[in-house]
Amino acid sequence: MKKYKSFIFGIALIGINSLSAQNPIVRNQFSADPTARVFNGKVYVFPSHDIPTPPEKPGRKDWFCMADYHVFSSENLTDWTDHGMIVSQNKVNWVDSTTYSMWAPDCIERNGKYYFYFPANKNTADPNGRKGFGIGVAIADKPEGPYVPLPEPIKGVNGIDPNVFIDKDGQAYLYWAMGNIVVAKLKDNMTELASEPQIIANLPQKGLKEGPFLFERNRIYYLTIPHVENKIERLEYAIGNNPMGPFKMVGVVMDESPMNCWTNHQSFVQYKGQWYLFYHQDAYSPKFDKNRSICIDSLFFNADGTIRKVTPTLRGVGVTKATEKIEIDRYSNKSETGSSIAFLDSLNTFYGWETVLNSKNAWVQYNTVDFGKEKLKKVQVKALAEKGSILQIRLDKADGFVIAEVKVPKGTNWNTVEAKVSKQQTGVHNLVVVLKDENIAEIDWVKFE
Ligand code: FUB
Repeated sequence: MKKYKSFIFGIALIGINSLSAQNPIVRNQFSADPTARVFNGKVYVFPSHDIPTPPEKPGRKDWFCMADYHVFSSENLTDWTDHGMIVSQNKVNWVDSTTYSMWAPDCIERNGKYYFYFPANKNTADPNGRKGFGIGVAIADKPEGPYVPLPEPIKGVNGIDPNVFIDKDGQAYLYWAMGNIVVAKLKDNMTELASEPQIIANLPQKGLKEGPFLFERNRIYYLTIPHVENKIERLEYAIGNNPMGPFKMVGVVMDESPMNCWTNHQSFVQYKGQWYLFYHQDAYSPKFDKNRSICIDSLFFNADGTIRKVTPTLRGVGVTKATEKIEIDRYSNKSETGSSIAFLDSLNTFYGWETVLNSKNAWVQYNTVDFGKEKLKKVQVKALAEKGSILQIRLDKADGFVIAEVKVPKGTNWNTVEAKVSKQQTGVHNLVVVLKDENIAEIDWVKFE
């Protein structure tokens, strides 16, 4: 089990062990297509695992490239543990391991066993002469594995993006995508179909549909899908009163990516009373949207059961402790002018971002910081200001109470500067950093002691 200390292609990723639930939530590798599940009081996320295309991969270099799966878990949606690799293309009999095609997975629990469903390209043609994508199952006694893959994919299924739903009466359903969204009942063994696959009707006819995720709330079955209504995918949903439909399209859960990521892929989970939407963006790879990263935002329903549209945030969910490094570039709000973010190192984006304030009174706000019960005496800020600058740390809002003023010395190197905190602060507050003068300041993080 590792807590985000790993190597990617031989590069040690230093300084990314601080894990607040800002977006993206996985910060040392690419991750996509997140299926979140609550097992044993924790949230487990089963994403797919994008990697940059290795030179030995035949075919398109500018396409999805996925060789294996990891699973992540959290009790507070703030600290995530990577349990490591659970299934690899090299260890599944029926998978063509030259294709790097381990696309969007799902996992579900039944009678104490965990069933992990994953698509991949088959290495042999089926009796109908079809190679293409099959959907396999790997089974474990614990959500984090070890998972044992079955030697054959599920018979009668050709497609991608498996999703499994078990209804209150115990009937399990498998959904997948193959141009259309398809559903079939599963036998109790969870590894064989119990009914003929049937195409779900009344979904949009034009534009790609994929990534089905079905959940139930207050006797309404929500079938959610990424769909290309315009140029790239957006998350849409339909409702019905039976897991096999008919469904009626209702609306959009999340608009097209503001980062222009062509795909999106969703799951919905209720945890400790709050609903969350898991999805992906291309935050660490804005120039190549096949290297994606998973995110979480809170989700709310209207009284009539319709879903309120979710706007993707950088801040994500959860509470950040004041005594941790607060990455204010994952801001909740910022001044209209004079405030922006940039990669710390554009050659290794996993180092994260910095905030740049470049005009007098420009500010950035980071919400929901827990100052605890005892007075914190000092604030530390890692910052760089070529001409030197003064930063004000304010509470709650841009013109809120100033709790510290930090002088960033002149220079071209990063400094960790300290200042006294002037007033007793306890409890949860929003944190605002304001540039007092006109000299550009770059800020990496803020931390209290
Ligand atoms: O990750 C590869 C494919 O991109 C998934 O299977 C689709 O849902 C889309 O996210």
